[in-house]
Amino acid sequence: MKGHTIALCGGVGGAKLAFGLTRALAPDDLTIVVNTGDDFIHLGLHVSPDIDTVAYSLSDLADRERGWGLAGETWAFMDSLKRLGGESWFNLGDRDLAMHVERTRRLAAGESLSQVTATLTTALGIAHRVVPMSDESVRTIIQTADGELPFQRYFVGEQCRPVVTGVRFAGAERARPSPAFAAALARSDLAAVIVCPSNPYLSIDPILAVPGVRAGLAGLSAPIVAVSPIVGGRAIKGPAAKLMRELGVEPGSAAVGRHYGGLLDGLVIDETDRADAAELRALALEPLVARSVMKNDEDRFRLARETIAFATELARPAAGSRRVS
Ligand code: FO1
Repeated sequence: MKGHTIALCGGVGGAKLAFGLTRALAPDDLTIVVNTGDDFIHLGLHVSPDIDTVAYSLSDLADRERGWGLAGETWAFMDSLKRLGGESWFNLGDRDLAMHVERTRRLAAGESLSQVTATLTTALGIAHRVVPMSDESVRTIIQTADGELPFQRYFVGEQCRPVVTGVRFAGAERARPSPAFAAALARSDLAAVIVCPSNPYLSIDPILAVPGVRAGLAGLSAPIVAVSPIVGGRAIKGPAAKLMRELGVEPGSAAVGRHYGGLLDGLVIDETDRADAAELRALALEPLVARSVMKNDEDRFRLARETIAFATELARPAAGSRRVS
């Protein structure tokens, strides 16, 4: 693909496609914008789970089984913390701890999250740009019948058990897109935006909640394509399908398309969901049927290549003629 591509990305599922995209696109041709709504301060440390999942995936240091954290991790710190009666509901591995300590030190010294992320991803040998959606604090808050829960309390502490009645993004109204995100959106050579197969409600909506992002995307002439994280009515990983049902939405690729509203030009759906293609066309959304479950590197490369080719194909009609903003 000629020109620049922006990938919008959450944690585990999104990071797999991001990995594929970095193998298909040169470093100068891709900006990976990562959700920071999951960030929180834990044990005095600034934890940015989705940035770290992307960084560890791109540097091939990730634990592929668990999906988050580092391969070959040890847990002596957590064991000692538990013995002392400390907070042990959220696990920080011995090796991973260095990331949080160094991020926290740099932020306290006055660096922005963008600067810290650039330094730490470069240190991990990542040549591509991995940027936070915003340098300001945006925190995903899960609303339940029993009250509100900060995201990690819901996701890790409560293992996604509470029934969700809504999601809000605290601080979003005061946030701005990070400098590299804003710059990528403004590029005259922007060729495509790819929404990775991340949870639309928990990982992509926080990015879209940053003022100016939704309007910025809606005004682009470059095609916007998403890869559905729902296959056969189930989330490949995580609580997306459960959450959709709780919010009164039947989980499926068509529902993902509807959720993004008029923002998308195309949606990549799995072969299992081939029957959804007609419904997507009725929503003025071009479907691409692909093998979208990424079990190994070859799956990641193939899906990345097919998604890029799909966006290139969609770029051909007259600029800006498709999108309803
Ligand atoms: N997920 C868990 O299910 N349990 C954990 O204890 C946990 C710790 C953790 C530490 C650092 C990190 O970067 C991620 C971590 N995650 C953990 C994953 C994280 O909660 C989620 O993957 C994302 O926030 C959702 O995308």
